[in-house]
Amino acid sequence: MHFKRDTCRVCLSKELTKFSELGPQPLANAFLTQKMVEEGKEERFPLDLYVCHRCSHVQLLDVVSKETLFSHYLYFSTVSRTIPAHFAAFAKEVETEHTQRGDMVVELGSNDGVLLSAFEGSGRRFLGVEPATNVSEAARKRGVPTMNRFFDMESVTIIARDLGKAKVVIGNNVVGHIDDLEGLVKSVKHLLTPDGVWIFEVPYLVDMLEKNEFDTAYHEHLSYFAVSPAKTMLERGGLTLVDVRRQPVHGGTIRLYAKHKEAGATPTPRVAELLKLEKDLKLDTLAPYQAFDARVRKLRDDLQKMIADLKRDGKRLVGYGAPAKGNTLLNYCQIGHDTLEYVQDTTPVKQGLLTPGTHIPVVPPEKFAHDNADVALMLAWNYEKEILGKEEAFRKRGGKFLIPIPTPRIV
Ligand code: DWN
Ligand code: ZN
Repeated sequence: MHFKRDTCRVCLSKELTKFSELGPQPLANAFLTQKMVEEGKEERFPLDLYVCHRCSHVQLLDVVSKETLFSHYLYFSTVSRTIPAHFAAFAKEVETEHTQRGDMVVELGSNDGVLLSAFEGSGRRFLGVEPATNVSEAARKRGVPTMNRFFDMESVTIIARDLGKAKVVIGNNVVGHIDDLEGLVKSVKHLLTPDGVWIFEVPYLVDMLEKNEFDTAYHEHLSYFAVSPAKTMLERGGLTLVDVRRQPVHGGTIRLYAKHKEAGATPTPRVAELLKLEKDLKLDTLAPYQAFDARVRKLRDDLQKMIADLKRDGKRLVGYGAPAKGNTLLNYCQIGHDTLEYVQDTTPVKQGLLTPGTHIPVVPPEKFAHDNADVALMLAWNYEKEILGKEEAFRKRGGKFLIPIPTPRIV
């Protein structure tokens, strides 16, 4: 169920340096019942960040099996307003810039089908590939044809044989979840038409480092991409990185575009611009990673101190949102049930369960709405705007948000 690699998953070099230890940590989406807690079966695994000396790829080497992590999944893309709007715009771009009627779009890690559902009525054929059975059922209910399996050479061979090749392959917040990047790139290349494009989004390492987003790290996220190692990964598999565009979601994301090397496309200037930025930030040295680790330790100390002060003043604290990232933060900063009475989350399948490691009850938003908590620790800080917008009533009656990232502050 867990093994440790000893090579970089992009360039296979054995020279890697550990720069941050955030664990041992439980699995960030392994919410549990009271009974499971009593049985004491919760496992912890190292959560250590490494950087490769040769290609500068930032990654975990501790790998938890994909079947454990993704066969049944608690994250649904539709639980916010921000993400569906972002994906609707993404689908519009694919429709107008990259496809024509009759073309096929395949998405790996298609979750509950939120992105693909936008192609309904567009004349494009579309198919999701999603390993989580519960999530793919939600997608099918929404009318999105979904293959319930992992995306690999076997599944793309079936798709290519039965439906033909894809003009666009999409993969959002999923490339970083895959251990076998070589196999992934090969599979995508096999599925793409000769003029096809693979478009995928990953959280951007530059944003993660600059904004102290250490909670992006959990066992599902094996890779933390900068453009430079992503380019190396693509080239090793016979693809060319042709464009990259920064996006605001999930604390800072990049959308990458890759085509067959044989298509001979010229990369846009944006690729060179971001490569230069990464060079200027010295991402090919250890310094920025060590500085990040020092800032993250300070963040933990500052947050713990702020919380202790609030508690001393008799304030009632709760958590707002129970994202996977929140569990990294709670466990790393040792914020438990003695600090937070509960965390509220809009995801029905998380409600009634306890947070991994810290065992704080997850409750529906109605509880928070009718409770006079003083301070809500915003664990889903990547939706700050959306949350501040909808929680005016809480703030009007004197409630405060404690936003932990990039540096803890009270709003
Ligand atoms: O890559 C991944 C990303 C895209 O999604 C995954 N491996 C898993 C997941 O990460 P996450 O759980 O950190 O994602 P979010 O989107 O930050 O999760 C937000 C959580 O907060 C959800 O559980 C819903 C909840 N929420 C809420 O309770 N009230 C969110 C909003 C906006 C709200 O108003
Ligand atoms: Zn490497």
